[in-house]
Amino acid sequence: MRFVTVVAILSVVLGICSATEWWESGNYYQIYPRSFRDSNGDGIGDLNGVTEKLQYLKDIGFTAAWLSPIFKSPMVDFGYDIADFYQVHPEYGTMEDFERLIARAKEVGIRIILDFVPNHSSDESEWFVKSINGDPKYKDYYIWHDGKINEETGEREPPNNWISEFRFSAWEWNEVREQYYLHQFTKQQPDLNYRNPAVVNEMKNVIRFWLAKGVAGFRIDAIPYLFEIDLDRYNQYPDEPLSNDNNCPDPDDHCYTKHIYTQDQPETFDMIYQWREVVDEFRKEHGGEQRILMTEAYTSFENMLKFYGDGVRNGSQIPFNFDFLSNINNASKATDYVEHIEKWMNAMPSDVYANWVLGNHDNKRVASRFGVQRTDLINILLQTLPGHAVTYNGEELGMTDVFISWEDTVDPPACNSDPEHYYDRSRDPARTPYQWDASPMAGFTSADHTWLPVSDDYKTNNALQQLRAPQSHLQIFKTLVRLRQEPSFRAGDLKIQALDDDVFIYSRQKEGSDLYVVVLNLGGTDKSIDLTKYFSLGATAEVITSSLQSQHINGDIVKTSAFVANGYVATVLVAM
Ligand SMILES: *[C@@H]1O[C@H](CO)[C@@H](O)[C@H](O)[C@H]1NC(C)=O
Ligand SMILES: *[C@@H]1O[C@H](CO)[C@@H](O)[C@H](O)[C@H]1NC(C)=O
Ligand SMILES: CC(=O)N[C@H]1CO[C@H](CO)[C@@H](O)[C@@H]1O
Repeated sequence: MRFVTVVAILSVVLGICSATEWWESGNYYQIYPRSFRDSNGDGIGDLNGVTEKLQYLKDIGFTAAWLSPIFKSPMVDFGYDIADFYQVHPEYGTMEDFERLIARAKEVGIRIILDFVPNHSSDESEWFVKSINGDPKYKDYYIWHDGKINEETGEREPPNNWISEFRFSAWEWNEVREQYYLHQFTKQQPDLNYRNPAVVNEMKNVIRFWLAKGVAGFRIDAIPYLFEIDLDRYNQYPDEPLSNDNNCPDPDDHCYTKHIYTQDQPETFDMIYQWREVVDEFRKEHGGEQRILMTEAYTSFENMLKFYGDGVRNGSQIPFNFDFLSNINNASKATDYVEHIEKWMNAMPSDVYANWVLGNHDNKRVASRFGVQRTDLINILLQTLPGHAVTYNGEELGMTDVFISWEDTVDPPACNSDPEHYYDRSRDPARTPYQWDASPMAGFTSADHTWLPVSDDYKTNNALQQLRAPQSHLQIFKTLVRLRQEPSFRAGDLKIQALDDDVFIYSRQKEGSDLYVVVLNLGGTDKSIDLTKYFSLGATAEVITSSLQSQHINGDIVKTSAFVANGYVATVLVAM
């Protein structure tokens, strides 16, 4: 096949041009360890399970994996409530298991990136326990407040109207310390106080500790929440204004107020730049490859760009772009896609990379959000746009949401809701065990139970079956991952346009390299398109890959003046 040849040539070029850092051509995978692979038969995924499957990731073509939190945790928020930032969670294994994972990953050639959850700890953290008890070192590790006395009732109440991301007041009374503490997520996740230099130092030490274990970087969680308004300047924590949003009538919901004092405070960016300095320093001292920061922030576009750096200081190499999660949905039109992609491409500084995130453990699955019929289309889009692609485990198989009943629901925001409303809030449906093969429990575990139910479609939808099938979501995905290594995808221009509500097309080409054209039809009706009107193509082009239900198979030669774009299908063509 044509592009295989080009890949071979490219590796030669890369050998000479050693200035490129590994992460620049990285292809990123998110592992949700609890659901990836259970090696010890307790129904819960673990580190040895991940180690066992690293070769599988390598075979698909991934170069780096970020692991959702693996640290010691009471698991109220499934690891996002960390009790000890320096220890592995016992259900997931031991430090020795982690070290073996890193060693194996090095052998295989997969970089391991850890989730860094700096905003809060678990309420079971020793730091918090000491803070409650007024230990001088830890007293101000968290945000404590006396609250205020209600003038009418004479009762003590929280200092203000701040609401937790997971519903209800963000303040919780502590009987021992007789003060309220702030928690922007569950009440078992007290917010750390970043205005205390000791906390800033402690968290830098956490970063250094895991760098020394050999991780390639961090994906940093929930950044907008790091800082709250500066109490020294305001001498009280003001109420946040109401959002007056008709879609959010419930005063207990996070969206009921606008988070002008609890999110996106200016100090946040400086903190990211400081963390970047820590990883850069580490490299200076210990050598090795560049370590990276990926940042998670659902925030404004302007803020996103600041995470890259401010022109003087560097920030995150990959500030996650959640446009496809937040602003594109099943009803979006071709023009919406094109607008979002262009907005990002046009605003980015010239020396940074774009990135695209289509799914994660906090959102419903791609195939369920966009429809199963669009699974390949979305993967083709993700893998052929400029910059980095981040794939949540299972999206490469087209795994779908699994219905979880109210009784089986374990996710805190859903549990804090009620049987009528929990499903929209629940993140469980996208967190079910990975479907490895058709054996019982999808090959995820030898146990007869799992922490979340296994999807009942696993016999027909699993990795092994897709690897064996000549045509499958996974085969298409593998073709795409290899294709991305080509110069035109790695460094080529993007020319994109919408043709109508359903169809958008783009080309990727680096000067002197092949011209690729991607045609995506979001709608259900076939369309015939004269591609020669838009791109300098000859009379025919070759199909590199196309969605499963496409009339074209890999290697087909098609007529460019009357290309048939099937409904829900995306096709990658190369000029001949
Ligand atoms: C920021 O990154 C660029 C590109 O890697 C590098 O040339 C520059 O020296 C860095 N700046 C600082 C302040 O580290
Ligand atoms: C997405 O929209 C299509 C119509 O364009 C509809 O058939 C399908 O059911 C929708 N899927 C989801 C997951 O909403
Ligand atoms: C995408 C992501 O990692 N979201 C996390 C943000 O932080 C909260 C609290 O730590 C988690 O519950 C989410 O899963």
